[in-house]
Amino acid sequence: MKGQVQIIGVPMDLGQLHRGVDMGPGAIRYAGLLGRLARLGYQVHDRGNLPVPVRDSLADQQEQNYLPAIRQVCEATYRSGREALEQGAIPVFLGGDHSIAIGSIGGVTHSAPAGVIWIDAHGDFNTPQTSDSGNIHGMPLAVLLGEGFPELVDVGRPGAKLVPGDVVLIGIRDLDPAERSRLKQSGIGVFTMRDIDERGMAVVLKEALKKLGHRQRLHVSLDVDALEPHEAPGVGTPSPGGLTYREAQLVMEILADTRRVASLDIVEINPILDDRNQTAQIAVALAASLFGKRIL
Ligand code: Z70
Ligand code: MN
Ligand code: MN
Ligand code: MN
Repeated sequence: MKGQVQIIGVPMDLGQLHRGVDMGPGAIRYAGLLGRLARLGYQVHDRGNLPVPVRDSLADQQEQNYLPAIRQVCEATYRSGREALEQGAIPVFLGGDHSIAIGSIGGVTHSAPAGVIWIDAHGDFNTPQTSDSGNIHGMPLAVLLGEGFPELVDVGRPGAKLVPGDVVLIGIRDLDPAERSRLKQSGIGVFTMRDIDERGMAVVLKEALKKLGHRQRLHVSLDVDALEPHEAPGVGTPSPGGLTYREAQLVMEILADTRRVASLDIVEINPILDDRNQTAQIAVALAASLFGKRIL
């Protein structure tokens, strides 16, 4: 037995405008995540989905971009992540949009810090001042570093949950202008698609891991829009020029070899926009590699 995994569904769609991301947890389960992890030797517990209010019932929060509801769901996500770690399990959070990472990463750093590998086309580093869209899923990394809505910064425990040196971004290719300057000045390790194209994923990932060498535990936050949208079309914000399936698999295999991965988010899968659930199937194949599936 390789240890315990807890599946935590967070069907959040309030951090952005596309309908359908709330079906991500179901799509990932349907693609066979539990069986794949069980066959790798894990004891897998599905804790079901956390309650998320239906958007249409929150008309009064629309102007605030659903901030109160997002805060509540992130509080619950935080508690689930904290409990999973206290029970000695590896939590796997199934989004939902990326705003859930405010809760998941907060929760898994409750008792001790962790390094974060944030795989995304986007920086998710907007503040309410720099955001053009107002969508909270474009802000979670800033929130985790202590910037933006105080109601979100203080989820679970007061203040920042990460310091810039705890985070590396991989696959970045789409930043808003003010978000871009913030990110450049932040001290976060940013590995763009250009870095990956020029130097290759293996080299880039090893450098990223070196930056997180001071942290024993690693959290992987996988926004599936990091992948090339021709291969993974089931996302709300497709951005051309993404990671190939092979590059993404290599990331997972190298991360598995570290034996330090202690928690995972899989976010932004939108089954309504997908083609026969292929994006969820890719995510499950990537999770299997991250959890130790080897070719040979
Ligand atoms: C843009 C914003 C975004 C997805 C993050 C995009 C944000 N920077 N979109 N992940 N899918 O609205 O802030
Ligand atoms: Mn994201
Ligand atoms: Mn994204
Ligand atoms: Mn967006």
